[in-house]
Parts: sequence; C-alpha cells; structure tokens
Amino acid sequence: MEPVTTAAPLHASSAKVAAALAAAGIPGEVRRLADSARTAAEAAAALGCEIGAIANSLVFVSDGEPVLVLTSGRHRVDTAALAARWGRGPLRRATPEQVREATGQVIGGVAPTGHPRPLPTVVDQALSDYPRVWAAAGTPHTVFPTTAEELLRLTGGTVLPVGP
Ligand code: 5CA
Repeated sequence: MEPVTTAAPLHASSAKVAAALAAAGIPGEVRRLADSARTAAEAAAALGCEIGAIANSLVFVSDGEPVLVLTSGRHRVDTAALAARWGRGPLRRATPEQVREATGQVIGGVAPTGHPRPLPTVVDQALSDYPRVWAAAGTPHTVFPTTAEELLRLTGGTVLPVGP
C-alpha cells in the first residue's frame, strides 16, 4: 500500500527535509501519511512494509555532542557495543529538548537530514537487507522512501552494526 499524498503544503520541517533530499540528488519524495506514525511499528503498518525496513532516526549524546543512529526498526541499539565499534564515549539517549535543539524536529518525526547542523551519523548495517527503506521526514505524518546507500550519502555517515 502506498501512503496517501495530499496537495497541501509541507510543514516547514518537512520542507527542509525535501530540500536536503533534492540537494543530495536523492529521488525519493516526501509523502504524507493519513495517520501519524510515531514509531517504527506504526510506520510499517501504515506503509505495509516490514518493520525492519523502517529507519528510525535516533539521537544520542556522546562525548558532549549529539549524534544520530539510523536504526532498523527490527532491533534496538546496543549502545555499549556501538560506542566501542564507533570509537566514541558512552551513548546516552537525548532528552526531548536535546532532540529538538539538535534536529529542529520533534520526537516521532525526526528525519535523517534537514537539521540545523549535520550530526555525526551511523547507518545501521541491517538497513542494507532491504531494497527500500522508509524514514521519517520531519513530522510524525511524513516519510520518504530511500536506501541504506542513499542514507550514507545523505549523512556522510559510517555503516556499522548497531544491534546486539
Ligand atoms: N516516525 C517514526 C519512524 S518513520 C519514528 O520517528 N520512529 S523513531 O523510533 O525514530 O521515533 C521514536 C523514538 O523517539 C523512540 O525510539 C525513542 O528513541 C525516541 N523517544 C521517544 N520518547 C522519547 C523521550 N521521551 N526522550 C527521548 N527520546 C524519545
């Protein structure tokens, strides 16, 4: 099932995401969902895709700065293992205020891009298992189709396993 798209203008946060995608030459367009998709499970149900194909954009704080972990919805981040693989200090989940400050977006709609400043980013290796992945586009009502390779290009990130 394809998500509903309406002609209404995008929210400013989603417009920033759409502009960043266009600037990076990424063809997937921002789509609006009929229902909100604040979690990977809701997004997968709305899109009719596997939960693993949802890329959650999770913000952590590490070594005093916000970082982004684009994580397949099929598992949780093993923060200790990821910090070791990434060569960083401990990863602590950002507070809602830290998420807003780092991304300009609200929890439930955080996107891989469209932020005030680029964040150091890891792209979950598990996302490579899916020919098409979906990520939030700045609000809980918007998503865009992409691939692990595009997410890497978009963020200038690093591919690592993030699960247990
Ligand atoms: N729209 C879907 C994917 S298309 C989405 O945004 N999923 S998500 O997983 O990236 O967003 C929900 C995430 O927000 C949770 O996994 C969690 O990491 C984070 N979150 C939820 N509540 C809080 C909170 N109180 N503080 C910090 N982070 C939170």
